[in-house]
Amino acid sequence: MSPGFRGRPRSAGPDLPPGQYLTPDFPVLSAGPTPRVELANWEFVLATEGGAEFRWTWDELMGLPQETPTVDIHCVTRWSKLGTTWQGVSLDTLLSGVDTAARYALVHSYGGYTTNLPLDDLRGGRAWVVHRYADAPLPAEHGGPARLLVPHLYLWKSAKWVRGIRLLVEDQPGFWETAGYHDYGDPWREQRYQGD
Ligand SMILES: Nc1nc2c(c(=O)[nH]1)N[C@H]1C(S)=C(S)[C@@H](COP(=O)(O)O)O[C@H]1N2
Ligand SMILES: [Mo]
Repeated sequence: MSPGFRGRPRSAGPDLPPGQYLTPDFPVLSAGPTPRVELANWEFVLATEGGAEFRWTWDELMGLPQETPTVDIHCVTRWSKLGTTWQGVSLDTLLSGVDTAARYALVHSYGGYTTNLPLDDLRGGRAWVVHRYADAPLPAEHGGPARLLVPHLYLWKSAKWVRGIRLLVEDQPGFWETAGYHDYGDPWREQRYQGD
């Protein structure tokens, strides 16, 4: 055993949050059927607490500055995947012209899924609407045409088939949060369920 070794009984290495294991696969976790969205009908809508709406068609999203984040992702069911590569538009870009005093966001998906997070967690280069994974169009089962990617929180916050985000003055729980999952979901603090 090397002199610097410190036991990490609950994770396999320094890059893994507590209680997580590494998988080379990309498991599919969906609470319902995969919705099919035609690109011609696709739109993304940001709605403020005051009722203002900012809309992007598919072509408009493609015309925005694109980023290629490489990030680690962590599912609450305990698998983690390191160094995943994506392409999409930063939420900083989408929020740049939006005047809001809201502190919370409720993310909506085609198909009806919802998830909530503080608006600040969508800022600071930490969240994207992504449409490519591993140098290919995002497969439908992983959320294509486009999904939210918020890798610093458990992956249930990364809504697949994202359709829009509603900015809220009061926090409002989404699908899994209503079912007992943690309101915030920081994998490094192991915030899996309410009360963690
Ligand atoms: N619209 C939608 N988004 C979703 C889900 C879902 O059921 N519907 N599942 C969440 C959960 S629990 C996880 S772990 C990840 C899984 O993403 P993946 O199927 O690409 O691995 O998507 C999240 N986003
Ligand atoms: Mo999950």
